[in-house]
Order: sequence, then C-alpha cells, then structure tokens
Amino acid sequence: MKKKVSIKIIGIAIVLFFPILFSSNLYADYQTSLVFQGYIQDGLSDLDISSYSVPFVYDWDSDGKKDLLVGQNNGSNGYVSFYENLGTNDSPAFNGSTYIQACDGTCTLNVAGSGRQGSYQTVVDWNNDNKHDLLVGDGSGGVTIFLNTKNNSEPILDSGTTIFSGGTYSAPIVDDWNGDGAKDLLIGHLDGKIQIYLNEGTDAAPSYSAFSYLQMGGTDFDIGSTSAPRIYDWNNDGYKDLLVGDSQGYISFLENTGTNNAPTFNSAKNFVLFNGNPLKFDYANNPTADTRSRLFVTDWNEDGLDDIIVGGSNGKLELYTSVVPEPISSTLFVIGAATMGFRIHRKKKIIHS
Ligand SMILES: [Ca+2]
Ligand SMILES: [Ca+2]
Ligand SMILES: [Ca+2]
Ligand SMILES: [Ca+2]
Repeated sequence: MKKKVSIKIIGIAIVLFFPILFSSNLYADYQTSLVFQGYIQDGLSDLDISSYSVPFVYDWDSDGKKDLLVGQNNGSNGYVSFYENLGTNDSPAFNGSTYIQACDGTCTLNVAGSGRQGSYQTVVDWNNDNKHDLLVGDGSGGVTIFLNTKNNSEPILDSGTTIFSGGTYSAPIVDDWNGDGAKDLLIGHLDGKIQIYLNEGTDAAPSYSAFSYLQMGGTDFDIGSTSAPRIYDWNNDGYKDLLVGDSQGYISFLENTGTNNAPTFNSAKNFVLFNGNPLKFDYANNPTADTRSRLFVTDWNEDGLDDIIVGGSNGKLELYTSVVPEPISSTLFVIGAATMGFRIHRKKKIIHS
C-alpha cells in the first residue's frame, strides 16, 4: 500500500517536470529553474535609473544588510547609484537612492557614458587595506579604480586612478584567474570579446600590461557585441564559470571544463527559464529588441538557491529566482522527482505511524 503511494507521487512529480525535459534546445540553450519575479521595487514603483542599468549587490555601508549599487548611462555620463537596503536580507526594500561620490564632499562619481554603456561597477578591496573600493568600467573603454579613503560603514572614495583608457564599453571584473594569489582582470568590450589581464604586480599593488583574449574551443570567445562577464560557479561543481551579458539582452553560460587555476571553455549556451522562455531582458514586452543585459548572481531571497538580477536598456532591474538547485540536467530532474517522491513517502510514513 505504501509502495503504491510512493510510485504514484513519483509519477506525478515526473509528469510535472516532464515538459521541462524537452522544452529546451539542447544545442544552444541551458535550462535553468529560474523564474522571472518582476522588477525590483523602489518604494512603490519599479526601481528605475532611466537607462542601461548595471546591478551589483553588496553591503556597501556594512550594516549587515546587502545593498544595491546600480550603474547607468545618462546620456554621456556614467553614474553609480547607491540603494540602501531598508528592509531585510531575505526581503530587501528600497526607498530612493544617492549617487556614489568620488571625494569627501559633493562630487558625483562620473565616468564617460556612451550608447549602451555607462558605468560598470565591481566592488573589490583593490589595495588589500580591508576597505572596499570600487572598480568602474565606462562607455569610452576606460577602467578606473576609486579607493575607499575612510572606512566600510561610511565609504569615501577618492577621485579615481585610471587603469586603462581607450577602447569601447569596458565591463571589468576582478578574479584571481590563474590562482597565483594576485588579482587579475577580465574585461568585456563592445567587440564582444573578453580580455584577460594577468596581474604582473602584487595582489595589493596590481599592475597590468599585456592581455590575451578568453578562449573558447580554440578561438577567441566572441558573444557578438557588448560582452559583460561575471564569474560564478553556476553548476555547483566547484569550478568557477562565466556568465556573460550581451547587446541583445541574453545571458550566456560558459561552463568551466578546466580547473579554477586553468579555466577552459568549450561552449556558450543561453540561459532558458523554468517555463522554457529565454532569459532575455524585457522579454515579455520586447521579445526581439536588443535590450542589452548586465547581470549579477546572488541569493536575493536567501533561500539557499542562486538568483540573478539583470539590468538593461529601460533602466530597471529584473529579478529571477531559482526554484531548485543548479544544475538541473534532465537526469537530475528525474532523480529530483524520485527524491521528492521518496521524501513525501517517508513523511507520510511518519504521519501514519
Ligand atoms: Ca547595507
Ligand atoms: Ca581597499
Ligand atoms: Ca562550475
Ligand atoms: Ca534564492
């Protein structure tokens, strides 16, 4: 009798998950369990910085609650807005924002904006003084480090030091790419490629001169246009992967098939949502428009599952939350369904005993 109940539940679970198994293009898509939850709110309206939003989640004022830093392009200026979290960590709430300043006083951090790219910001302790700093890419290809001259609860940034200038649409991130203990740079650009600058200085005093292009399957990786990387171990195998935004609004997943000290990539696949739709910025309203995407992975609702925030052309921030742990291969879906059946069965057994 108990066996029958268990099989029935497993059957229902498999039927529920069945459409997912066959909803994606196996050659170009990467199925996720992400569900679009709508736009992040600011007070009673959609958070909206007007154009080309770039999300970064960090507890900027060190009060124990994660905040939002939002890069943007307002015409020819790239700013970074600080949205202080007035809610909690599992239910963030915002009410207005202030521009990040680049001095001890009033001097709004302002980098070059151009077209689809204003500021692309990454929080990092650049000089290892235990105070978080802000690395900012801009529309004219520049990369600037703004050092925190005060403390972590009331950060005051200096006027910035240029690391690179020239090029177009720089989207820099920091990572010890080759595992030698010194922070390296990966930089996305308008040309769709990703530059890797290995640190020729030290971790506390980085220095960069030569770069190589990120390789995929023996050639330069090229997403087409306007590449914007973030690093995250999305499939939970212990190896850092790359997630890359582009000009069209998609998110590409580059699975690291090498190691953390020698990452290698063989394919790029577009994220597909739980319901089979592509993860594409503003897909519901503009399914075919080039909406440009910049992403940040975070567990937004603190349920233990990875979520993604995506910024794009309309200046808002989309929230996508996972409903099961990644990766969700078809095999794991079946195992997951069976596990669910087993758990329900066990629970019933306890209830009936
Ligand atoms: Ca905070
Ligand atoms: Ca620092
Ligand atoms: Ca991985
Ligand atoms: Ca989550």
